[in-house]
Amino acid sequence: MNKSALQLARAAYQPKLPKGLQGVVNLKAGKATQSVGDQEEIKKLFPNTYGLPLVEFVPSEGEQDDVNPKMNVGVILSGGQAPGGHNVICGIFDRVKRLNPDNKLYGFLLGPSGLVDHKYVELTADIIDEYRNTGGFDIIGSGRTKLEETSQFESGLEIIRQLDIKAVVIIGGDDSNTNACVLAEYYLANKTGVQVIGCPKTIDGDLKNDQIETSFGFDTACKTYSELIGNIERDANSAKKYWHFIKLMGRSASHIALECALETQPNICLISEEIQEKNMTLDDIVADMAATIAARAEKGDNYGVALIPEGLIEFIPAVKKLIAELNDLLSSEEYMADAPADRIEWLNKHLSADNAPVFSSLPRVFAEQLTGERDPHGNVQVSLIETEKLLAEMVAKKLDDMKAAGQFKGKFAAQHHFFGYEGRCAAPSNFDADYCYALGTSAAELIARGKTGYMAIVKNTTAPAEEWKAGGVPITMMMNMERRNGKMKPVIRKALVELEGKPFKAFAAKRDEWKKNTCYTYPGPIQYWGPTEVCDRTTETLALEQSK
Ligand code: FBP
Repeated sequence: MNKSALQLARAAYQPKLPKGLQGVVNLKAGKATQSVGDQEEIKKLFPNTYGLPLVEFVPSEGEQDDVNPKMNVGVILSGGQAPGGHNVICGIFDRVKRLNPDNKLYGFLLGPSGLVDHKYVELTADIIDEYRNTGGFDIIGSGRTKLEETSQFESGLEIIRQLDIKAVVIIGGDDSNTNACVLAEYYLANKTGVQVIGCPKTIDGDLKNDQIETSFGFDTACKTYSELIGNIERDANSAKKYWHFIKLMGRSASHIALECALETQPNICLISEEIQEKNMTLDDIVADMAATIAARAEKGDNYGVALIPEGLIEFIPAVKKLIAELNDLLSSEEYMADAPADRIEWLNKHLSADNAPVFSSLPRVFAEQLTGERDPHGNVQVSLIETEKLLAEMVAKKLDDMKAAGQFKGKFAAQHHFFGYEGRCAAPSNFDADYCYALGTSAAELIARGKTGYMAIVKNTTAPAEEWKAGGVPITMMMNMERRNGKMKPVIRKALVELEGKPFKAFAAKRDEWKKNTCYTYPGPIQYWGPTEVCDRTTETLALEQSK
């Protein structure tokens, strides 16, 4: 395989481990825990994995814990790619081999379906060495199959038995970790002796709470996008003739957009959670953006940069209501029977009086996207909706009206971008490389101590890596009941941007200044070697959230 100079040099990077995982490893257990909500229901659903204590690996001079060092482990990558996944697997591999060189690590292929369909590969030292400190999930591939049926658990058990696997590590987001907990409970209830450990992954940054400081991949993805945004800001500031509308990935929460705004100081950054809170309409958003553009034009600045979170559309209350009715209409018998040649025209005639004006105000292209193919759960596929183009088009129209009324004297020309897949497989930053390696190591040590239904965690992550605190949190501790697809289900609570939180407040305190003036900052590319303040810095979000 041909390798770039960076790949070759980066392969030699030795991720830093917290002290508690370095030499003799001892586990300290805390008090019993309870779920963040709906304690009675969660306890009933998880009688065997509920109430377990938080655990932490502590540095020790004394005797090593009495552990069972013989263990084959299976690993699964679940959901969207996030930088650092390979290092989690390298961390597991190195630690299971340190515990006993005969231990084996198996990777299930293409996500949870690999376990169900018995597709796997043994991860040997040669394979692992090819993937150290690299981005991507290509070592074994990923997939979005949900592990939730008993038949899937039983099918998985067959291959687990065949390969003499002691534990499965599921590397995934909130839903995958919820499923990891369901699987752990099932295997425990059925006395299979098989353990399940989760690991917090997602670039979206929405898997975080009192126990999880950040999900892995958020750091690298945001730094990659911020580099690109900084480059565009410099271009905008050089040519002074374009407004750049940049949509940023993040299915639901606006953490990525907010972090990138803190890194690059754009003129506009929309935060979906705020738009929902203020009950804003699409027209309100467009009017606000047009006002900012007109105010800059007054000073002769006919250029700027606007960041738009991917999930925005579903947070605009009126559009959310419209989407719900569209979902119903598009799956109705009447629609099926009519099979209209022009679905937009048909929908315009059938929508309720409340939603019809919102729908007809949308440009045709966008109406087409909003009524396009649903995902397997019947949801709109937000990453396929070109919100950045919709907004630019609506803003242009608004500015035309303002020009006619003498309220806008400048020029407006827009460029559009969508940054998403560009950041999900970047070579992990030092932070993600270290964090993920520690998560993998922690997962292996939890397995060696017979733990199940836990997620590997690493805390104190704004301190130097040596001072990080690794351990495990019972997954049930992070759960509550939520309505999903019409039914109440136990799920890990998703973290949206908190409008009272420090990152949003830091942004809100500065954004008026960034609107009026050109205050761009240029983070540049991720640095892997050099001064620690450049190479090892965390995200602004994490630094602000953890600041005292
Ligand atoms: P996860 O929640 O699985 O980590 O995936 C996040 C994400 O990257 C979102 O930001 C994005 O909306 C979605 O995946 C895209 O999904 P796909 O990779 O299937 O196109």
